Amino acid sequence: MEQYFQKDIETMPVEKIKELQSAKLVKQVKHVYENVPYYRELMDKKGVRPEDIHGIEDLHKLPFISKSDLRETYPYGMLAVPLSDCVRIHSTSGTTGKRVIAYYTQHDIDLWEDCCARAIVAAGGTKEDVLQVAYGYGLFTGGAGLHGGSHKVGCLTLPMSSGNTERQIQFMMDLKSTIICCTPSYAAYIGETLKEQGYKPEDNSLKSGIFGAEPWTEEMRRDIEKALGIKAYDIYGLTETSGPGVAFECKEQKGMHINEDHFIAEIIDPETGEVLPEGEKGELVFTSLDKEAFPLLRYRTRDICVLSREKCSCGRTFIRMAKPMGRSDDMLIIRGVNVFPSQIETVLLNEGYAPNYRIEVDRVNNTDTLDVYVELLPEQLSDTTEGIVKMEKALSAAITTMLGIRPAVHLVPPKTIVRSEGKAVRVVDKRKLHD
Ligand code: DLL
Repeated sequence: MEQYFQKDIETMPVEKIKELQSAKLVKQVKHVYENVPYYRELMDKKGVRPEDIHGIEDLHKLPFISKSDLRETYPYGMLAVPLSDCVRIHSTSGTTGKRVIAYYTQHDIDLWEDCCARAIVAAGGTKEDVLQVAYGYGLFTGGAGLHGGSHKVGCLTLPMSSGNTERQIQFMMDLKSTIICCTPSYAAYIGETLKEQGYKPEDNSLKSGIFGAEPWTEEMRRDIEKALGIKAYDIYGLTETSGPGVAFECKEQKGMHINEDHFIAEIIDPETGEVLPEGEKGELVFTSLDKEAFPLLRYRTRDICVLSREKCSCGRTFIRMAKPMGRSDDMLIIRGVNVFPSQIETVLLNEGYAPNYRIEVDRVNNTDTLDVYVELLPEQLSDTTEGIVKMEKALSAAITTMLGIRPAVHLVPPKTIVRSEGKAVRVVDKRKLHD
């Protein structure tokens, strides 16, 4: 029978969810208007006042917030409660600029951990489980979020953090971990290392994994499930909305249920900002309904995906989001063609390669170039040079069919592409260096 962490909420009729969202939105807008001068100014500029917001039907009247607003207000400008009411901060990795800092009151932490607990229970977690947290601990939200959720469920929690793969495996085997949480790229690496150490997938006690924090394809899911002998669940979130657990997958594995009692999700056209109807692809925007310290209204995530209200056999009524294809700013425009790294990953795995690859984009004589470096599997190594060239051509043709542009494919020896213990960095865009 399906288990839930908070059944009444997770299976609430859709009409009731919307009523709840409306009531919370009215309160939240007032809270933000009164306590965050920066957002008050944005609302004033747009000519909208808290009393104009009567429910979710008025959400579209509110201004958007984007990462640049968070950078502008760094470090304290978005705080909506006295700093002395906050008990924690987390932060983004800051690879694309200044770090974004998120603040939490104890209440915020509590609700965030509930969201992660829902995800763990949806992945089959109970108090009988041994849950290995192999997301990074520290400023990153992955470790802390799943750790807190695991405690709420009552699992025996292994706070491993990421890295030190040998030790991860030793603890996994000795303590018989049943659930593992980490990035999908790290899960693939752990699977690879287990195999190298002579373990078969059935030798471990794992039953499921909760993987997220980076885009990953269905093909990658199948690979990880096979390598570890588990069911692999997706989990989504971002620092700006607390962290992991904004949305999570159930056993259906068909999109992630968004915790709609805490967040309103919208899909907008990233160019015009227009709200798109359910089922259309666009940029995901979140409004957090319960957060006290850092309550973002209409936050533009830049993640591109699709929402679906289709009924789910797990009984959860929360709307589902499809796997995000990546952020709009991860999208590469190569010779005028839009390319998401995940499309290349799909082809590689379908063609029988491992998810160890690097994409390099450059500009030579005013023309964009695309080079894809892919590791050979050990069993492919004995092939002749001729054979390798043939394989490179075949892979290049398959990628061309997917993308519409031809890459140069380079098959490289096993273990020459750096493995990831956190979020994988797969793309090097050298054009930026010339600009
Ligand atoms: O990655 C929070 C997280 C931790 C989520 C652990 C899941 C598990 P940030 O570092 O702020 O927070 O990065 C957020 O990562 O906007 C997406 O682009 C991407 N992302 C997160 N989860 C997924 C996912 C954490 N399941 C950014 N699929 C988001 C695809 C994801 N992309």
